[in-house]
Amino acid sequence: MNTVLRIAIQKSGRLQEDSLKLLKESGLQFSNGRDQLKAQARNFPVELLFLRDDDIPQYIEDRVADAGIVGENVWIEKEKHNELIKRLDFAKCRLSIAIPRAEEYTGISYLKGKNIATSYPVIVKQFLAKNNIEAGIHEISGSVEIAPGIGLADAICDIVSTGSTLLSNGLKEVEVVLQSEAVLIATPSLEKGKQALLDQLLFRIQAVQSAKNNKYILLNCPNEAIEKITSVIPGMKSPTIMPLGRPGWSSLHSVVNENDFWERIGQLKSFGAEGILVIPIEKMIA
Ligand code: PRT
Ligand code: ZN
Repeated sequence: MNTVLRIAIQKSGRLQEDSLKLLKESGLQFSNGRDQLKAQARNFPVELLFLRDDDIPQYIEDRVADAGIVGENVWIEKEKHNELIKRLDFAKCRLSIAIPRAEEYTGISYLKGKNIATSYPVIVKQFLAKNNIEAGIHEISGSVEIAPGIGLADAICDIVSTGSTLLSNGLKEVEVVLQSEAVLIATPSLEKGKQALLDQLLFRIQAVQSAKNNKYILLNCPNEAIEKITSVIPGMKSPTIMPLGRPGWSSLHSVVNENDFWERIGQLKSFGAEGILVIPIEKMIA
C-alpha cells in the first residue's frame, strides 16, 4: 500500500479557510468537498481529515491522523504527545485574564482567592502555579465572557483578538497568559515514509512563508549609488544589475523583507533610487 500522510484540519471555524489555503498554496490540490469527512489530494500523497479543532490532538495521539493544524492554545491545553513542528503565522490571538472594568487591578496578587472562569483550565492552572497564586478555576465550555456579569466568576481567562468582546462585556484585559497562532503538530514518531512526506510538505510551507514575508523590488539608480543601495537591499545573494539605455544609470533588482520595507524605501530614495517597483513573490527557496 502506498504511504499517505493524514493531516487533520478544522472542519469549520476560524482555522478552516487559512489551513486549506496554506496547503493549496503549497501546491496540494483537493476537490472541494467540505461536507465530507475526508479529502484526498490529487497530486500529493496527503489525505485531509476534517475535525473539530479540540479533537485533533487526541486523533493524532491515537494515530488516526499523523499531523494536524490547531491553535497553539489547543495544542498546549490538550497535553497530548504531539510535537510542534511549525508555527504557521495565522489565527494570531492571545489567551488573557480579564476582570470587570470597574475593578482596580493591583497586579497579579489581585487574583488570589478569586474564581476564574475559562475553557482552558490546564493553561490557567500552569499560569497560576508559575506565579504562586492560589485561585479557583471554573471550567466552562462557551460564552466565558458573560461569567462575571452573571455572578459565576470574578475573572475570566479567554482568547482575545481585537478586544471588542471584552469591551462589550464590561471587562478589561489584565494579564496575557499565552500568545497563540495556528501551528502544525505531528506525532513524534512518524514512520520513515510518512516523515519523508512531512518533510517535503514542510519544505513547501517554508517556501510559501518566505515568499509572503518578502517582496521583489526593481528600481533605477545612478551607477554611483549602486554600492550604497546594495548595502541596504543585498537580496538573497546579491542584487541583479543591468545597464539602462540612459548612460550612467542602472536597473537594480533585489528582494526585501516586508517588515523592513518602508524604512528601506526611504533610504533608497535618499540614495537617488527612482521608479521603484515592488512585486509579490509566489514561492521563495533560499
Ligand atoms: O468547532 P470547533 O471546536 O472546531 O471550533 P471552536 O469554536 O473551538 O474554535 P474557533 O473556530 O472559534 O477558533 C479556533 C482557533 O482560532 C482558536 O483555538 C484560536 O487559536 C484561534 N483564534 C484566533 C480565535 C480567535 N482568534 C478569537 N477571536 N479563537 C476564538 N476567538 C474568539 C474568542 O473566544 C472570543 O469569544 O473571539 C472572541 C474574542 O475576539 P475579539 O476580537 O472580540 O477580541
Ligand atoms: Zn473547538
